[in-house]
Amino acid sequence: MQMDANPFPYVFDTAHTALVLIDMQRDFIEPGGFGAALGNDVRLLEAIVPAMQAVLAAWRQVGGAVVHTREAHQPDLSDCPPAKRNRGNPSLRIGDVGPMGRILVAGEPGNQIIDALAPMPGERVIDKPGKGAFYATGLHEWLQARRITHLLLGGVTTEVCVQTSMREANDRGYECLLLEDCTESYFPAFKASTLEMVRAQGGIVGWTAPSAALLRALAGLPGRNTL
Ligand code: C5J
Repeated sequence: MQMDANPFPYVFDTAHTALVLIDMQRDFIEPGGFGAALGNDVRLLEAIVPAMQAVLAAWRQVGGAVVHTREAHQPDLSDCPPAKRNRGNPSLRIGDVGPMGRILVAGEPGNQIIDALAPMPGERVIDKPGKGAFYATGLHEWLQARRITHLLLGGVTTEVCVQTSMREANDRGYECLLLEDCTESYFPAFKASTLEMVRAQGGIVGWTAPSAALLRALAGLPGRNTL
């Protein structure tokens, strides 16, 4: 099928495409987490949740693969290099105890995906120690095993974990599309620049499109795929 996208229409089929939702966890979206510890206004990020819910519901209906990621470290922080931990807010670092438990640590309340986008049984949840979803996660192998070649991306933050993951995917040969209203940054100018840079130069990193274009394309599809 084909959907309207920038810089030109995006062609995909739902059996070989995964929806990848990056780091929609409380640490970034709610007050008291990592995003807030870094001094950001986290309320900016909530705005994308309704569009993401609509995409997730439509994608589930056609039986497409879903991947949720969380930026998460092991409780002993063995997967968090000092180069990462020692930057940011020195009084509330990764692993320190904040209002939603230990910051960016697996299993803590703040590390959970927000209820509005909670994973369903059968969906892949990936804990990633880096900004990119492919670093030290096995995601590439998981996608390859399912013959996934195309990725629809959303999540936060646009210029950090989303863009890093999209670039990693692009280098591994995936055809990637970033859903414009399903991604957000604490810095609106960074989001705008990221959208521009991924689709520039003939789609050097991939495509971007509003979620309405995807919903229009999916609306014509009957039934469910078998993955
Ligand atoms: C950041 C992310 N911004 N998920 N993580 O540190 O984008």
